[in-house]
Amino acid sequence: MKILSAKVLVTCPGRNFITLKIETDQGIYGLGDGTLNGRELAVASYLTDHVIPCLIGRDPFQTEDIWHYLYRGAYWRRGPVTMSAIAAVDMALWDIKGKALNTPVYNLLGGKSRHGVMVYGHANGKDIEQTAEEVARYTEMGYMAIRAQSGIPGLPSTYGVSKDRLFYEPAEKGLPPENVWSTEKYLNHVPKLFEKLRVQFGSDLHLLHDVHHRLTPIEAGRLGKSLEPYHLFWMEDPVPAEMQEGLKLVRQHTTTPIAIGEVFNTIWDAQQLITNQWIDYIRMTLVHSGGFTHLRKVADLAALHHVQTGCHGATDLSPVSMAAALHFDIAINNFGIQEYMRHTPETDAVFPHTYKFDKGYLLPGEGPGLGVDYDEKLAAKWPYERAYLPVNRKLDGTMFHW
Ligand code: GCO
Ligand code: MG
Repeated sequence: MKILSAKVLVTCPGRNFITLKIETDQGIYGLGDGTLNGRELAVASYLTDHVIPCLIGRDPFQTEDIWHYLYRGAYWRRGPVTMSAIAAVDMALWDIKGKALNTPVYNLLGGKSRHGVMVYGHANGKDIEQTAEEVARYTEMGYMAIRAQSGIPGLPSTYGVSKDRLFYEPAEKGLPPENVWSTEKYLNHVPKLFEKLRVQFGSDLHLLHDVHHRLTPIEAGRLGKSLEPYHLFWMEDPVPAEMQEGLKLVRQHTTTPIAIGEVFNTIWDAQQLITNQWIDYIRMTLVHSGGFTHLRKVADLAALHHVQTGCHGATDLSPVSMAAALHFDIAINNFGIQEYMRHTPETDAVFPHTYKFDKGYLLPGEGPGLGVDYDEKLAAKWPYERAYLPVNRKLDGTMFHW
């Protein structure tokens, strides 16, 4: 089998998605996600201008060789644009392999290790009461794990608190919106949220919280310690992790489990975190980390060091990514949990898929390949629209982490 052609598909059914479609000389095609929130067209150009010409005529079964050809061959290694482009190719090739062999991709990754993939949903509200109402709604839908974020008294807007109840979308059209931040107000508020949730929902529900890289290591230690009585499933991105040693300090001060890595691109971003056992969950995801071929290596390194996976699964990852994540999650032994933010009906219509939610689990479906398609005609109705993630400033105007 040979790669005959490939093209990048751009659509905006409510938010932007970059999809790579690779076609073969045997009529089989594969899909890969290359969406990088707020920087989508950089990946589209990387693929169209630099990657696709090198793919034509290659054997789509050679996923390992093609991965190294694109990674080493570029000379310029790593980075979110490069790694998302490589991921799009890798995902599409595994989709082709599955279709050619008439089997779901998970069977090529070791087969099913579990009957379903436990997912967590997003409950958020403007205050603690409203967040608790949302948690109740998620438990009624069957979720066993829920991430809870609440507005902070004294701050006009907060990360993670959506305008829509079901469909959280952080990117906004136009230029980047600005949020205001106070670490002290945040640290004083969050324990009250989780105290309330434990009283109301009991001990068994898995509760998660995303800090979104906003604390210093010692502040994160304080937060983790104050949340210990409420035994969170995890505290996510407590500090920015460009300096991996920072997590050592967090670790020394709290037993609250730590998840990190949604912005990482290669195994080198997490190597010290994993081998020193400074984290409990690695959140790297297929689309931003080079696809199955690379994330498998990360998961295997993590398995040796008691680290489980918890792949990023926000709405800015397309249904192709979600499907790919489910094949990966169901196959590997050290799976921990999968994030699941529901896409809008418009997005689901562009990407018809076989995965479905059932009693707190997502099931990837039994069909060949990834089990996702792309409606090109429908997608063409929604052209690209520039949108940005927000930026964040401290009360005195200092530019801060988002
Ligand atoms: C999460 C994330 C998202 C990201 C978004 C950026 O845990 O789901 O933090 O909300 O901010 O995916 O593109
Ligand atoms: Mg996050």
